[in-house]
Amino acid sequence: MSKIMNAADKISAGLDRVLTMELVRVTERAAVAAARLRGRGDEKAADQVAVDAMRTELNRLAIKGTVVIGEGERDEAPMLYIGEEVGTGAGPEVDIALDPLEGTTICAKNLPNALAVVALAEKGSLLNAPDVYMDKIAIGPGYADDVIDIDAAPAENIARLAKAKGVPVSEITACILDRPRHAAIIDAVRATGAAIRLIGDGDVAGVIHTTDPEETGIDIYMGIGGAPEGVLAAAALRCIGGQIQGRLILDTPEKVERAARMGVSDPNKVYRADEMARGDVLFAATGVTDGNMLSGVKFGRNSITTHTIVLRSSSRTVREIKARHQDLDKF
Ligand code: VTB
Ligand code: MG
Ligand code: MG
Repeated sequence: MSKIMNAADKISAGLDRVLTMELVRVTERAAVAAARLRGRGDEKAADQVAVDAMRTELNRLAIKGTVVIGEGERDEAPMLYIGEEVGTGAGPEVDIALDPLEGTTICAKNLPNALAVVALAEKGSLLNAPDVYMDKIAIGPGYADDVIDIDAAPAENIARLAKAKGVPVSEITACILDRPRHAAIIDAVRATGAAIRLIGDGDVAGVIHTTDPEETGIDIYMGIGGAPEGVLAAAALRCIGGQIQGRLILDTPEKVERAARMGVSDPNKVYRADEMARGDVLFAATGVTDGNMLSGVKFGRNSITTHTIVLRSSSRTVREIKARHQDLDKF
């Protein structure tokens, strides 16, 4: 009997686990909406339908949610803006980080790895990152804490990872956003003999891909992307395992001040996964376009198929849900 009680106690810790499954519908619906506009060359339209769909589904959840990582400030983002309250209001107070269409350009071009993403955490436990850039480095699970260091040279990080993995440097692949700002990192990594996967967008996926190199071919993520995307990626790593280090790029007094207003007192702080997403965290991502880990939405004659990864930090469960939706009126 006492064993049963203990098990029940363990299950009730943190967020209600029922919310894990509820989150799947949220990203599924946003992904299907965006997928209808894949390859149409219209980023804005694809983003807008994903935002609308995600908001509709979030508002059905029995939570008193606040968007802390969202589409922007209220005046520039009419929906899912930072501070917006979502959910029915009848439920736990939670913080939400979301990106209804991570990789709008990828979706518009129908290239790999566009995702609909959401993370949910206990109130006050997500870093309220301003919409600035963040320098990031991430690797998958199973490595000691000192293998990567955001302040070390790229070549050194690659060398240390190769050594820790027990492979030659030439068998390491780094994922880097294809941007002019990364010219020096790209040169430095190539000089080591390591391979680079250059991506056009989508560094949430890029970071998550480091957690399963056998499947994705990616060992390490490096470079500068969005800070909101950093918090989302950190939420995923809290659940799957793996390491991320991120530093906000606050290169103007205005950005330093904006970050300070959001609670960032040290502009140079290096954030680890559990400093960006603390406590119990839930995370879901549905593939919009086909990707290295998730398949994109498939429209059939009488059904729509989605592929979602859904994660829970307190149990570290990683679920993949392939869903066939037959009640098409809902979409
Ligand atoms: C990255 C990328 C995102 O923003 O975070 C990027 O992963 C950073 O900004 O998919 P720049 O495009 O200015 O480099 C996105 O492209 C869009 O959210
Ligand atoms: Mg977005
Ligand atoms: Mg994004």
